[in-house]
Amino acid sequence: MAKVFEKTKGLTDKPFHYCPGCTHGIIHRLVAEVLEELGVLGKAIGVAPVGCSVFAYDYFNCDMHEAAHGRAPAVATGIKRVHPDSVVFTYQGDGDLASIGTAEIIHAAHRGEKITTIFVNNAIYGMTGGQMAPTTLVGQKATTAPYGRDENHAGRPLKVSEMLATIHGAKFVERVSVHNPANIRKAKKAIKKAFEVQLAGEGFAIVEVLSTCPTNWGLTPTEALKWLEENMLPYYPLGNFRTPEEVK
Ligand SMILES: Cc1ncc(C[n+]2csc(CCOP(=O)(O)OP(=O)(O)O)c2C)c(N)n1
Ligand code: SF4
Repeated sequence: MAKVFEKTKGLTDKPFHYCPGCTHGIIHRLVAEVLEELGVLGKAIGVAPVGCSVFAYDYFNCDMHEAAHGRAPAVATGIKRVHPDSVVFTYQGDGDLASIGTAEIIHAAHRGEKITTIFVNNAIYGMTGGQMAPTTLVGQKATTAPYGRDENHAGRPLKVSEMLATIHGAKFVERVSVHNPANIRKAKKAIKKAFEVQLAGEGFAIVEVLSTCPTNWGLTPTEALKWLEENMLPYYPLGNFRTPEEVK
């Protein structure tokens, strides 16, 4: 009989605490599978953020470090510089990366740090009850924007990948989504390339993954997947913004 499921060695046996329908779990699995397939689990060091993925250190079956709000790229920088042969990644939400830690991610990219960042954009602060994030869509309701994000008051949502793609030290920048199986497969390919860029010593690599937050969006898991597709994709187009020749 064909095997349809096999547990990756990249994850521990600890059950995820994520809400039903939250795609953080899918993204964890993709990262873990890639680390296993590249044979780098033994030398991988992940940096966990604040936000719902704060417990990522319990889930990845490799060395992990916790970082204070938004500081994961700075912590990862230190680790990679001290252990240049390790494979270092940060796993960060949009509140963590695009708000609290904007400076850290921009400067890590600018310095061309040889780290890989997995940036989970679910258009809201998940963990702290659903307040507006820099990535919240215009008109989208949040606890701090009960009538919906007002562009005149809060500006338009920040396009992190497009912004980082203008920075020379950012060698690999791609936006993917995990709202259906075809896109999950593409997301895995991008994550693999982002680690290959690090292994090739190229420079900073980031994959922005569009993700769901059914709890704070007030939707069922299936409605949330549809909402992502219909509302996030038009504003956050999928695609590669930068790739070094060597890993094309
Ligand atoms: C300086 C500071 N800023 C913010 C917070 C609150 N805080 C902790 S985790 C978090 C949410 C981060 O959310 P996000 O990165 O979007 O991840 P998600 O939970 O959506 O996966 C916030 C606002 C805090 N405690 N202190
Ligand atoms: S609050 Fe949102 S981001 Fe956090 S675990 Fe639940 S669904 Fe996922």
